[in-house]
Amino acid sequence: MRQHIWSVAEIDDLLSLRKQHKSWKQIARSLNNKYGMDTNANAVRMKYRDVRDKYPAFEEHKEAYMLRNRGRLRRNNNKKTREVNLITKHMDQHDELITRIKLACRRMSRSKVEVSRQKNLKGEKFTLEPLLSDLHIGKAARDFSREVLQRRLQQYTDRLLRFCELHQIERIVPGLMGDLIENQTMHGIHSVRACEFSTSMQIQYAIEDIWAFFILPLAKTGIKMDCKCVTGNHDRDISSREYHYPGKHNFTFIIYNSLKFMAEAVGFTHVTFDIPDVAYCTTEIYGRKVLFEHFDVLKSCSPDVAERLIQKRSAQLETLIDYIRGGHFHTHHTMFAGRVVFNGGLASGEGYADTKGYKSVPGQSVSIYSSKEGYITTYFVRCD
Ligand SMILES: [Mn+2]
Repeated sequence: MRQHIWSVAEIDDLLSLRKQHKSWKQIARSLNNKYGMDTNANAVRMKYRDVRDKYPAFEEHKEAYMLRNRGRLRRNNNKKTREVNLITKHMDQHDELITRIKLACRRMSRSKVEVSRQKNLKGEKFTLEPLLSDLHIGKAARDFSREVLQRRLQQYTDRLLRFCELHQIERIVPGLMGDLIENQTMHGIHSVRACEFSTSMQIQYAIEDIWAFFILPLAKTGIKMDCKCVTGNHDRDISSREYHYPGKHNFTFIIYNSLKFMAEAVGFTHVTFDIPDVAYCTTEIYGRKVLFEHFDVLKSCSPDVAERLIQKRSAQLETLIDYIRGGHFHTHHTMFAGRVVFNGGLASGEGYADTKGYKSVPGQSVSIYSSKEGYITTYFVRCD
């Protein structure tokens, strides 16, 4: 049977008859008589259901429809207002940022730091490339706190200092690769819940702890140190990922530049900082090109994805990249005999990683290169 296409008049009649509390049967009969339709009780009932909310002629329903929408809108607005209030409260603390940085700088010693005299190295020499990323300072978790992070940083650096004692290390290239802070505002209310303290405090503690437990003890060895400083996805100050010069616009810019300023202030002429505007930077180790970036551009930590990044960056920079180092996945991996190193993380595996089913063992990755043989190996330093 051909489906009847209802006219506006027929729908008007259907709605007004129903408003007069006529039965479906009566409505069908009335429409059949008036318009010569061939409809029945069931068909008019179905049509009524279909049109009652959308059809403007039926004022009562129109009003109900609008009221319902208004209610939904109000609920959404209330939720948004609560969220904005919470975020604003914590954003206020950002004003303290400058004060806190000044505080961090003032706390360090004004006098020159004593630096060991560099050993007289002979024969085969080595370069140490310790990675430092995914600290997530401020992350709220049962098994993580600032104290835990300081302990882990200390363990890592102690191990690095042992390497320096045992081997003829002539250069240290720390790859600082972002996600230094957890960030209390990047994902709205979710981030507020996931943090123990505000972003401005996280930045202050990042400066203090990376300085005291990593940069300072390593620099005191007197070994030449070239810090490669790139940013991560948690270090941003906006809700979505920063694509426009993230190195310059993210909070890491403040952290890295403060560390650089502190190193200069205590007279470390053998320590340099490379803080690029972009998301990556490179260095050369015994004639080989090494690239550092956070790796949040990667969809996974699989070999083909990593290899594609090497090729893309090589084409982009018009140079052959030999090795890439990054973090983000909080899991230590090396691929293709050291060509790719995924750094571990120092934060807790609770929260995001736990929900997604990732296994995360706290620790960091360090590679060693020889002046004779180039890249030798990468160690995972487990930190409890
Ligand atoms: Mn990350």
